[in-house]
Amino acid sequence: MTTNKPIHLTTIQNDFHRPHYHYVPQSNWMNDPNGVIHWNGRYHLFYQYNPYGADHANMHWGHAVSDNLTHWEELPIALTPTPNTADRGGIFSGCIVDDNGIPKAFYTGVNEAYDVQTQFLAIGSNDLVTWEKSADNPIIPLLPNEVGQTNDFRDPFVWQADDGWYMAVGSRIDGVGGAILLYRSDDLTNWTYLNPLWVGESARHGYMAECPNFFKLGDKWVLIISAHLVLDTGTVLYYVGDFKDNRFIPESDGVLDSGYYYAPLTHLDDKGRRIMWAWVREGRDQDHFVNAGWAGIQAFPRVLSLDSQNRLCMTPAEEITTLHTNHQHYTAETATSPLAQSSLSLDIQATFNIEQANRYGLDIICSTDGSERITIYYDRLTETVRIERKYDDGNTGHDTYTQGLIHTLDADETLDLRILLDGSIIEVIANQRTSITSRFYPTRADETQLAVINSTSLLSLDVWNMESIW
Ligand code: DQQ
Repeated sequence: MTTNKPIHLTTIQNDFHRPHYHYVPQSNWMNDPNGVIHWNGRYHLFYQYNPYGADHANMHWGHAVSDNLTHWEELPIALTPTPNTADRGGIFSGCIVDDNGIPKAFYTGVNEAYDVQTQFLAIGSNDLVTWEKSADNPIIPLLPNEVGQTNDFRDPFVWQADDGWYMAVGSRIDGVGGAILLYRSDDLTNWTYLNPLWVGESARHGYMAECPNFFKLGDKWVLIISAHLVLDTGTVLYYVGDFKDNRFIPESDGVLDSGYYYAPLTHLDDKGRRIMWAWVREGRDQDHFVNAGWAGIQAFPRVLSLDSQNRLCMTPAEEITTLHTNHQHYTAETATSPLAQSSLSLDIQATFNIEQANRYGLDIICSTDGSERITIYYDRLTETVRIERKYDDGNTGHDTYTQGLIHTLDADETLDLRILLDGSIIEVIANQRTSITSRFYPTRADETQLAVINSTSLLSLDVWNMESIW
């Protein structure tokens, strides 16, 4: 077990790069959301968590609870590795289902080297605080033969159908690419392998497929995968199609997010909403975040839907509006010069008419001389949403590459940009369907200004300061 130098909690909590309305634990490393569930009227969020430092090691399941999707209480760690068993090296990602009133968690247990990965079951108390591992673990100890030799076999996603329970597990097929393996069970303990649900090509989809989600949305089935090591770190893809005879038949696909948004996990809440969570990675060198004493943010929960062209649409859960304060509204006439903000925690909605100019968007300027800024814009000629990040010269060890994702507007469609800025996270969603998430660590928090790019084409700009959830 590795333990990092302890950092005082007050230092961590005064760090203005920490978010005010996105979930983070009090300290240490967090990555994937796990086992999110709406249980007895409360939202429970579990997540990959290292209790001993701000690096990816010693994986446990952390736990937080909320009555309203906005304010969170951190609870005791839910799942801990057990020495001398197949989960001794870490409790990797997974999900929770409601088995007739009994909460059941599925996760991947790993050894110290992470090269033996097997599927585990744990049964929860009614408040989801304590968990007992099944005596039958590992419930899936071996990969099916047809998959060949791979040590990558993780992130079970379980759902109930009329004829039993199904599980999708992330994996890969040697020499081919990522694969999602499909299993079936009557009792959630004994599982039978059926066939691959989806197989990728390594050149396009990366080395392996992590964290599958498979669910019905309207009349269609949606598969979400985290394509490991696409664009160096990973990108999230989605497919929309049909599910027949245990086979997924994709009809269309897209990039769900091409930024720092990874390992999303979805669940249905009691209002019937398909809610999506995700880990937002760091955009700075490891020594920066280890010294800061915390790493990783949960994206603000998004509600999923399909539009008439079966594109996956996502909007921040409407509960976000309960945190709105100090509303500012601008138009082309009033947004001609930089707009001073007193905060790095903003919800921004901007709408533009697309005309002859090439660029439309916003500069978030973080220093009065303009030397530190994030520029978020739509490039009309290349039909791309881009994010550029510029730091003061002394601010090194932070990512500065330009991010971009193709965004095709329909005929006569306006450009709608939704931007959630919070400390060092920026979530950008264009027209509810093109998402790029970013990280930016300015030197100051008190000089923020917004400058509209091509303000003559602006139809409206609404900015809200956000109340802190802490
Ligand atoms: N993170 C977990 C794995 C998963 C990966 C380990 C995705 O279960 O495949 O922390 O970020």
